[in-house]
Amino acid sequence: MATTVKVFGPPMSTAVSRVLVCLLEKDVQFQLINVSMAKGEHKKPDYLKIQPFGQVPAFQDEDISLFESRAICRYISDKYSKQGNNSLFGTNPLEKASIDQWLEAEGQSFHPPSGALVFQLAFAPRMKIKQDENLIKQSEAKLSKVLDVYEQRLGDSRFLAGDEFTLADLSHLPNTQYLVNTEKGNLFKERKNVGRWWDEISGRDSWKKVVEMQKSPA
Ligand SMILES: N[C@@H](CCC(=O)N[C@@H](CS)C(=O)NCC(=O)O)C(=O)O
Repeated sequence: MATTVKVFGPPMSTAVSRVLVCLLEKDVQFQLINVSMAKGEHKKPDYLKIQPFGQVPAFQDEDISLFESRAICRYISDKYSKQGNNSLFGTNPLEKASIDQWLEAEGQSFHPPSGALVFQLAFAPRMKIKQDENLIKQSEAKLSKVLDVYEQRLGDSRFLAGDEFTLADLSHLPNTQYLVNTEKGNLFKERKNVGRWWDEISGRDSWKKVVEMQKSPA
């Protein structure tokens, strides 16, 4: 019998949507349990038992609980290796190392400036928080340098870790989706190879489903 895993958190969260797109790629059945951040449910004692930092997502599969979206994606790809997209986390140590390398690049180099821009440009206006123009400028300059490296890599390679769509590409979907719809979207669209890559990865059915889920009221 197929197991149903549980994901806790709203799909509009970038970290939650990373896990959702991974589950859809792997054809893993899941139950999405909303955690209202507006009501502070992610800071309540019961929730802190599964996510001690009080953030979303949290994840449960049978008797295990996990947090950290990228670690959850690695787990899903390994545990459900025989189903869905088999290339997501590679099939040998060298492929896995290349995927891990670009996943780290996403987490360590791409995420800090892009995450700051997502908050400033997409979330601050909705939350009626004043935007920090200095931070926007600095983050844009940092992200631009990271994307110059990506532009070069994607001139040589169809996807970041090689010829296949992997977790390395998948992990960039959440932040980029928000940014391409802001005035900073040209950071991606004006770079030929990055733009081609974005069109290809964001056109996947799995990601289109997540974007639809993000449109439904929480
Ligand atoms: N590195 C964590 C980051 C999780 C994270 O920052 N989640 C945000 C939403 S995208 C959150 O819960 N923010 C509320 C808070 O930090 O209090 C992951 O990838 O799971």
